[in-house]
Amino acid sequence: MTDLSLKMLHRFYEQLWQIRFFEGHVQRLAASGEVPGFPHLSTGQEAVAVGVCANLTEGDMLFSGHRAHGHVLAKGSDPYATFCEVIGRQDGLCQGRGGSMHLVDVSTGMLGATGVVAGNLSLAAGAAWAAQVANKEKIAVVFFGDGATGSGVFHETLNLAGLWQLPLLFVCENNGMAEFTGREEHSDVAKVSAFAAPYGISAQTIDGNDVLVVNAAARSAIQGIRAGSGPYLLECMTYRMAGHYVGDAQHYRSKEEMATMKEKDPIERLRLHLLAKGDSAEELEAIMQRVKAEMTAVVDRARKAAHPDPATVMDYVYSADFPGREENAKWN
Ligand SMILES: Cc1ncc(C[n+]2csc(CCOP(=O)(O)OP(=O)(O)O)c2C)c(N)n1
Repeated sequence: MTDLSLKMLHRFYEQLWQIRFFEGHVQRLAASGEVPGFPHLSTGQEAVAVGVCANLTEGDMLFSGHRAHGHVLAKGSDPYATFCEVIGRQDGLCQGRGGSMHLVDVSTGMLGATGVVAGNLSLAAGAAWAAQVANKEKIAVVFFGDGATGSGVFHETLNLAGLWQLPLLFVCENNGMAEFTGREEHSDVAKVSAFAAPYGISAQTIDGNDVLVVNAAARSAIQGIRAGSGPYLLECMTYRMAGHYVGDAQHYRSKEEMATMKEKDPIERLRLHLLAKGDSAEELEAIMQRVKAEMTAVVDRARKAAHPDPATVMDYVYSADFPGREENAKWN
């Protein structure tokens, strides 16, 4: 955990702020009606995306769900194209056709986000299986929430992943909530990691709000997967600082709970770590201000980007017109 260079730690700090500011703009613009659909923010959960994706190569394949912005940015997608997609512009990752819950960027290995809870798990297993059959070194990673573990496909996927020893990392972002329902109200299985053992899969539950802990655990799990030891389930205990979706009034949270939020904030935790390592508060403030200015510029530019031409509404519906077809062939 302590072997990371200062450069790497600063990179993490930048990436955490990048996601935080990106989603801050999504929240602001959603409130004024500029974001189609219901965006879901990962505010407070950013350390999972950053810590895991730091260990992936461009060839590795990523799958996400409805809370995907952080995963996409951490895997390396262009923030401008990602923001354009969220606000439905032609310059977006999917030419503005997908929106917040359907982000895809084949060029970075981000093979798909979905609004179907748990729907990404079996797709990730398929991608991992394809890599295994083709004897390729790459792995697949799937991010999902603790609510998804109540779905049958979660267990079906664990079963086949264990049986076939797929190169697949399951990353559960356990924020203790499924929409507005606490975990204890929908499951007696306290730890998601406990689901792995019956399927012969190694697993661990870690502090998902500490990017250094996530990075170290992901590194070790991914090294094992690449070395051929089969799938791994990493349960990251985290905290959703925002509502379930933008606009959620969060009546299910007490004032006391809201007051303790900052203690859990992964950005503040890394900031304290960097201060203890000798960084000055001014240096860290300067990094934050730079990322903030960069993201403001990205969003200003995205808001001026063109909407897709209505005459092209049928484009990309059939595979012959799929814009990433050649790129996509790389993954087969
Ligand atoms: C198959 C399916 N069932 C129900 C829903 C409605 N839904 C959207 S988010 C959500 C809760 C998901 O909780 P979790 O998996 O823990 O993810 P989190 O929102 O906490 O990130 C539900 C039930 C859905 N989108 N898809």
